[in-house]
Amino acid sequence: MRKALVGLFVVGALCVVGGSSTSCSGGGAGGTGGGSATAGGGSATAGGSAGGMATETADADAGTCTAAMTACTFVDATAADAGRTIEFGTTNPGASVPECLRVKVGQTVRFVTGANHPVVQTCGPKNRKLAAPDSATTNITFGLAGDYAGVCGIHQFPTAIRVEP
Ligand SMILES: [Cu+2]
Repeated sequence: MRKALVGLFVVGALCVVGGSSTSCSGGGAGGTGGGSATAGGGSATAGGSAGGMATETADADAGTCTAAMTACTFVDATAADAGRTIEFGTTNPGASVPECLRVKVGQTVRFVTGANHPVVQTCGPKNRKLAAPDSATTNITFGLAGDYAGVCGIHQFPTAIRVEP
């Protein structure tokens, strides 16, 4: 819950979408960060031109997913009324069901995890985004396009989320 609150705060600080324009302050907010100020400014510009859809910025040290890490069939859950729940070690105690889900920026994926099946991220544009404790229901809203992959921290079975712009 604490992480979710922090995430919302960051989202609010980056862009304000108005009726006819999008105001982004990512560059200014990143001013004290030296190198990251440049990255923040660039992302803010990209978000504005895309209609303000990108609400997060990538972590410079985040691990990029390779094709091998996301070698799975992504279930299309991009439709507004699509279900976006992943049963992680529950309906099948040794797997993520579905294993891979495709969503759009701004959509929320609900992870329902079984006992001893925590979700641990292995790669993705933002660190520790794809993470959930075991025996819990965790909603994760993806504000940045890109591929995320993770595993059960105990049994290593995989899961992945592809976030489209
Ligand atoms: Cu497990």
